[in-house]
Amino acid sequence: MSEQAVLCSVDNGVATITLNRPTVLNALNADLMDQMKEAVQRVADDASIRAVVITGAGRGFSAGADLSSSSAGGTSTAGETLRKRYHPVIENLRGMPKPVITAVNGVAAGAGMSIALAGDIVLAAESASFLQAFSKIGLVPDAGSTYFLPRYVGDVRARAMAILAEKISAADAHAYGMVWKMIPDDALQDEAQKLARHLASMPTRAYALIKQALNGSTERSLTEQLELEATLQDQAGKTADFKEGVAAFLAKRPPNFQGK
Ligand code: T3D
Repeated sequence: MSEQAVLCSVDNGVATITLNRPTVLNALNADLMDQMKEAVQRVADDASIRAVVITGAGRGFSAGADLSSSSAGGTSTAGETLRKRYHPVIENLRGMPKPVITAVNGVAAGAGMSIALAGDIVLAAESASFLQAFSKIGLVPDAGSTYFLPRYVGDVRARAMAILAEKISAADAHAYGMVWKMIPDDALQDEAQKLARHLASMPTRAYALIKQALNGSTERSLTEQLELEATLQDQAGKTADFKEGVAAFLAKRPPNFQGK
C-alpha cells in the first residue's frame, strides 16, 4: 500500500478512523477501502475500544468512489468491487457491538454518503452536504444508500435524492432526519470526541444489544420484535453494568460502568 489512506488512533476507549486522501476529498480507491475494511474490523474486534468516530481529513468527508480508478476503467466489475470492499465495511459498522459516530465534516457523496449514513449517530458540520451522486454518472445508489435513505427520510425524499442527485445541505439533512445533530464547523471534531468519550464511559454492552434490537427491526413483526427484546433484555439483565447502574441509582452516586 503506497499511502496511509486511512488513519486510526485510539485514546481512552475511543477509536478515531479518518479517511485520509484530502486532495481528492477522500475519494474511495482500492487502497483506502482495503485499509478501511482492516481498520473497521480491528476496532470491532478490540474489546477495549468502546466507541468509534469516523471522519474525513481536510474539507470533505468523502467524495465517494474514486472515479479515476473506478470499475469503469478497471478489471473488476462494480458489483465485485462493492461485494469485496464496501459491503464488509458497511455491515461491520452496523453490526459491531459498540456505537459508531460519523462526523461529517464536509461533502459526503456517493458511497461516501452511504458510509456517513451507516453511523449509529450521524453528526454534521453546518457546512457539510450530502449528495447521491450516482445517477449523475449513470450508476445506481450503492453501499447501503437505498437501504438507509428510505428508512431515514421516507420514500418520497429517497427517490428524489437518488434520481435528481441534488446536493442536500446539512440543515436540510437534519430536517429530513438523516442527521442527529448539526454542529458549528469549528466545533464538530471536539463534539464528536466528547460524545464518543461519554459513550465509552457508559454501559456499552447495552449499546451493543440496542444495535442488535434496532438493526433490521423494520423487517420483523411486532411479535418477533417483542421476543427479540425479551431475549436481549435477558442478556442485558445479566451484565455487571446493569447491577452497577441499579446500585448507583439506589445509593444516589454516579455509576462506574465497565462495559461488561
Ligand atoms: O466501480 C465502483 O467503484 C462502484 C462504486 C461506486 C460508488 C460511488 O460512490 S459512485 C459516485 C462517485 N462520486 C461522484 O460521482 C462524486 C464526484 N465528485 C463531485 O461531484 C464533486 O467533486 C463534489 C460535489 C463531491 C465536490 O465538489 P467540489 O467543487 O467541492 O470539489 P471538486 O473541485 O469537484 O473536487 C476537488 C478535487 O477532488 C478535484 O481534484 P483537482 O481538480 O483539485 O485535482 C476533483 O477532481 C477531486 N475529486 C472529487 N471527487 C472525486 C475526485 N477525484 C476522484 N474521484 C472522485 N469521486
